[in-house]
Amino acid sequence: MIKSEDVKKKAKKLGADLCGIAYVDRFGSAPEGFRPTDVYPACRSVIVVARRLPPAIFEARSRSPYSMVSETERVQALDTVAVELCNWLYDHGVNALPVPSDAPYDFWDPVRKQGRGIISLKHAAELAGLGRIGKNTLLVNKKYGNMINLGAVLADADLRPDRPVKETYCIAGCRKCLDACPSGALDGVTADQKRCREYTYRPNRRGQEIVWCSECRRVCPRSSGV
Ligand code: B12
Ligand code: SF4
Ligand code: SF4
Repeated sequence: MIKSEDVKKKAKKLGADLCGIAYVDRFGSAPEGFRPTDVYPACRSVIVVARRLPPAIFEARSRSPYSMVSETERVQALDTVAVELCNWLYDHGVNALPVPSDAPYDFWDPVRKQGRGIISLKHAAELAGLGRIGKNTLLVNKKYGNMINLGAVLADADLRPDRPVKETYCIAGCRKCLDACPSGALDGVTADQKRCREYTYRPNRRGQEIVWCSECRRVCPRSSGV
């Protein structure tokens, strides 16, 4: 039987900075259709991986470094870690499948421009003990703050789970992220995706996709750690 410690060691060898494990029964309060077992009925454990981003990208006068890092870290690096981890698990007798760290996903409401991942990675990370979700709706890790991106693997093995973090990482009375959001997309619980998307994701003059805003991430006093 494979051990959680070995899975974590392998995830880190593959390039993850963090790895946490949640038992699938913890997802009972997730919306129907978005539980790990809705995606993969044999799922017993959710392995969540994270990669950190260099905080200095917020000091750049150009949006290109952040846009590049968002693309390579989320879409490329984390998906590769997830796929490689699935293959390694398979070689050790465990069936596992990767959760896309961004696209594609199935749910889309064109009027509200609202998408949903096949599972919500920030909720999965919280349940796997990697941190707490802040009022900006981002996962905050104690060591790296919100400057991490997430990926996950759904596995059919019972792995020893990590303990979720109990304390909140948001500062009492703080609403910096809510006040800083230029599109008024945040209410402290969820994000109005239409507002955020229309403001944030537009091409530059050369037609290259740029992430124009990440104020809710940048202004947070927990941005690079608690
Ligand atoms: C769609 C999407 C967006 C949307 C919506 C974001 C959001 N708040 O959900 C938009 C376009 C706005 C967006 C923007 C950004 N995103 Co985005 N996004 C996603 C994506 C692909 C899906 C998220 C999703 O499903 N949201 C819909 C639902 C879950 O959100 P909700 O309505 O708040 O959920 C409610 C219920 O549905 C319920 N619920 C849903 N699932 C579950 C599960 C459980 C167990 C429970 C209890 C409840 C529950 O609880 C919520 C409260 O009622 C994820 C990748 C992924 N698969 O998770 C990345 C992701 C969340 N994004 C990420 C990032 C980095 C960003 C940006 C910072 C990018 C930037 N501009 O710089 C901004 C931040 C904006 C913000 N403050 O949210 C990272 C977050 C990393 C982190 N540290 O938390 C993710 C995880 C991508 C990744 N692989 O790392 N994103
Ligand atoms: S990325 Fe920008 S527009 Fe979107 S929620 Fe954060 S601050 Fe608001
Ligand atoms: S800016 Fe303040 S309220 Fe927003 S997530 Fe960070 S600590 Fe929480």
